[in-house]
Amino acid sequence: MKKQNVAVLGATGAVGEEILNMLVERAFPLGELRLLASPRSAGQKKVVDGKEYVIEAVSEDSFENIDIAFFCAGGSVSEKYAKHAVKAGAVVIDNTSAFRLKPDIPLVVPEVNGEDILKHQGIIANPNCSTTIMAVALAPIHKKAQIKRVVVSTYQAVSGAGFAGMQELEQQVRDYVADKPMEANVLPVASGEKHYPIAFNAIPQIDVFEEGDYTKEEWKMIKETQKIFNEPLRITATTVRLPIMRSHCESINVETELPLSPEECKELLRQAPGIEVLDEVAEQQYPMPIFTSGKDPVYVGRIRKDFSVKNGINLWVVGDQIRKGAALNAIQIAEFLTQNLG
Ligand code: NAP
Ligand code: 3JM
Repeated sequence: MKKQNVAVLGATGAVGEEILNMLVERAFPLGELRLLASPRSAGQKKVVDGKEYVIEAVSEDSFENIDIAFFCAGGSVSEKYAKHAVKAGAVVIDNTSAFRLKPDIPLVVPEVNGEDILKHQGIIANPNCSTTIMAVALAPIHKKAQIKRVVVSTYQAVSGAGFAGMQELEQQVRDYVADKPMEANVLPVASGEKHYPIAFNAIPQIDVFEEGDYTKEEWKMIKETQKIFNEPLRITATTVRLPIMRSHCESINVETELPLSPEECKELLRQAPGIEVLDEVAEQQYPMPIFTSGKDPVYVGRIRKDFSVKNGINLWVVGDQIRKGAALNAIQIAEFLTQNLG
């Protein structure tokens, strides 16, 4: 397979680091590798697959001779540099929300709408982490029983807010145990006016507030899922941050047009790509973040009938949002590109 010259913009971040790990782990056909970040970390060194690389500050000229550029440095950075990468001939796989809802830009979860990758004109968007994890679990159910309505509540890890989110939780736990006051500077939104401790807490705000008093994260889950499924599915969402280091959890209530028993649903999900069913209530087996972190599949458990409606199913879905929710999904898109475009 032809080797690909790759750039990772945001290479010092939680998502960027995982992309670098997974390119090696999955034996991606790497040619040249360029690590990009802000001027803050320019000059730092990083070892990837035994080879030392120097982090460069991103500029308009960073993408010469690059085939695939993974962008994971925030929306405003993508807005500024994606056009320069495309102009230089690279395909941008963008992990931010900058382009996801633009009509001409494919928004892809390979297990659901992989064929949309080929429609790209230089940029392919990777969905929000909570959206991706939900989409993988919903796709087989929709195919079999036609989804009528979805009610989702999330229980999201602090690493969704990057390394700063993880550091903040760890420091607050240390301070609490040492009987010191807990300081909050990052969550719920780093640029926001108010910050609350996440240790021993639950914060019902992820990203900024938008229309109808929903948060942007909630709108991402609704609108991005509709775009991925190419249907105006009825979805409502509540997104909540919890003191979990890594792996997002989602309680998903699905109402379907056609009947689907829990047994049929379990079998369907067992056969589906990217999913592992972990649902043995007699043995108290169900997915939990401490066991799913660092793993690739989307785990589904607690599959049971919703007795309050004619055709309803409840699911508990857990996935490592830095892997399938970001790095893995992006690399699957890159693998599809290399296999289909040579
Ligand atoms: P992070 O740990 O805070 O890392 C941010 C990265 O962006 C760092 O490499 C940082 O470089 C770089 N960066 C920041 N400002 C920059 C600038 N002006 N120019 C160039 N590079 C800049 O965040 P993360 O969790 O990896 O997330 C990165 C992005 O991925 C998010 O903003 C989001 O859009 C997307 N995403 C995140 C998740 C998740 O679960 N965390 C999931 C899906 C998508 P320095 O070291 O130089 O500051
Ligand atoms: C996950 O632009 C930014 O400040 C990044 C905010 C952010 C996003 C986003 O909107 O791209 C942080 C964490 C996401 C995401 O995947 O939607």
